[in-house]
Formats: sequence, structure tokens, C-alpha cells
Amino acid sequence: MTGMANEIITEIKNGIGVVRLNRPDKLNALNIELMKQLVAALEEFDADPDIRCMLITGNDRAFAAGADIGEMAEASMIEMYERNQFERWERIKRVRKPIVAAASGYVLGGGCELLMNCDIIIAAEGTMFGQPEINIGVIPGAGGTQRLTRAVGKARAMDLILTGRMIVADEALQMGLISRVVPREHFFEESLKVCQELASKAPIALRLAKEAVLKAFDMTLNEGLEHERKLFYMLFGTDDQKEGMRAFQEKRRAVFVGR
Ligand code: CO8
Repeated sequence: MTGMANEIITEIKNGIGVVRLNRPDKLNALNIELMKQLVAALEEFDADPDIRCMLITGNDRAFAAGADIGEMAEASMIEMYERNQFERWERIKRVRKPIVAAASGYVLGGGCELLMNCDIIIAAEGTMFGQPEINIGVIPGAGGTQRLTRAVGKARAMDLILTGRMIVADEALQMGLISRVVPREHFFEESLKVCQELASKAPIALRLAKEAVLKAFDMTLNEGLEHERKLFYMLFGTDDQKEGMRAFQEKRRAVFVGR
């Protein structure tokens, strides 16, 4: 299936739901319409039993250079409040299947905030990351001050958010903002390979693993450990747990069905 909804292009490849941000002339600036289409696509993929993981990407020049400044420049406080755009961003957090990001070019502002909502983040060599909102008189609004701080620690988050400076992929990797750096020419194919690997895993275990890791941000250590334990026990109610452990004992490759 291939779908085109102006601001994004969607495609399903072997159980992987791919979303390509598609405003190349604007460096994929995230306007409201793009965000609507993106969130709708992710929710649709999340509900589709044939899809096991998702991939969000842009193009060589930009993953996304931030929220669309043109849509915000003249807005009043009340207008911004009434738009309630962040409610839509909250829905990305509720997507249960793993989301891989394949980034290249610019990953700035809201683009970096979108990226931090993804679970495995793969970037082409030379990709530029930043939270430059301070340079246009604001601060990150879609989670940047919170997620960047949790990802890279207070000192580095302060440095990036207060100066608005950009860093390149290697530094972002070293800081813990992203998961892997790959050669520029095939960053998309490399990311797709990671998705294919995820698609071969036990689907319920994948979702529960994602849930458990994300709980580390919201819970105390003891609450998180308790929660993890319950999810672990839950998996013993799945056929895939039996299949996975039996396949190991029988020295064969497990075939997971998502039950
Ligand atoms: N919004 C709107 N248009 C943009 C944006 C953007 N964020 N970024 C780039 N564009 C447009 C440019 O206006 C230009 O359009 P046109 O050709 O019509 O003039 C086109 O994309 C190409 O850009 P440039 O000509 O500027 O390309 P350069 O290679 O010279 O520069 C840069 C690339 C350095 C990335 C530069 O475009 C830039 O600084 N962009 C803005 C980066 C930025 O400040 N991002 C933060 C935005 S604020 C934000 O994200 C707040 C998040 C809050 C949450 C979101 C909820 C709404």
C-alpha cells in the first residue's frame, strides 16, 4: 500500500509502516497539517495487525527543520493556546509499536522533538541537530527541555537549549541523543534493515519492552522494576514466549506470530 496525503508519503514494506515527511522545499518544517497527517498515519499503523514497526524519515537535506515558523510568527498567545497543537504530539507518545527514525540533514527544534519521540534513532553522518528556538525568541514547546535533558543530562541540554547551537551526528551519538550513525549514502536502507530486524521479533514482547523502557522516565526505580516484572510475567501468557524458548532449546530459529 502506498498513500500520499500532501505533507507526508506513507508506504507499507514487509510489515513496516514507513512515513516520509514531504515538504522538501521547506526543509520539512512541521506545519499543523503535516502533524495531523503524521499522527493519523502512526495511529493507523499502530492499529494494523500486519504492521510490526514504523519508520519515520525525511530526505537527504532535512529530517525536519522545526515547527513551521510561518504558522506561528504572528499568532497571539490565545491563538496558540486555542490551537492546542501539543495534544496531537501527546498522541505520538501513546503509539505502542516501536518507531525508528532515519534522519539526515537538519533535525532542528520541533524536528528534534519529533525525533526524541522515536525509539531507535539512526542518523546519516553529518546530520545536524539542535534546539534553536532561543534564536527566534522562544523555547522548545514539544518536549525539548524535558526529553533532551533526560537524554543527554542537564549540562549538555542547557548548553544546547540556551545557545541554540547545532551539533553533528557523531557528537549527538556520543551524548546519547541518537542510537547509531551510518554512512550518508544509505541511511534509509540501513534504517529499514533495523526495522526488518524488529519485524522478526515477537510483536507483543516488542511493545511491552518499549512500554517498560519509557516507564523509566515516569516512575521511581522501584515502581519501574515492579512494572517491568508484571510485563515480564504477562509475556508468559503468549504463544510467542513458548515458541521463542522452545526454538532456543531445539536450536532452530523462532517464528513469532504475535499471540
Ligand atoms: N519553518 C518554516 N520554514 C522553514 C523552516 C521552519 N522551521 N526552516 C526552513 N524553512 C524554509 C525557509 O524559509 C526556506 O523557504 P523559502 O525557500 O520559501 O524561503 C526553505 O525552508 C529553505 O530554508 P533556507 O533557505 O533557510 O535554507 P538554508 O540552507 O539557508 O538554512 C537552516 C537552513 C539553517 C535550517 C534554516 O532554514 C533555519 O535556520 N531554519 C529554522 C530553524 C529553526 O529555527 N527551527 C525551530 C523552529 S521553532 C520550533 O521548532 C518550536 C517547536 C515547538 C513545537 C512545535 C509545535 C508547533
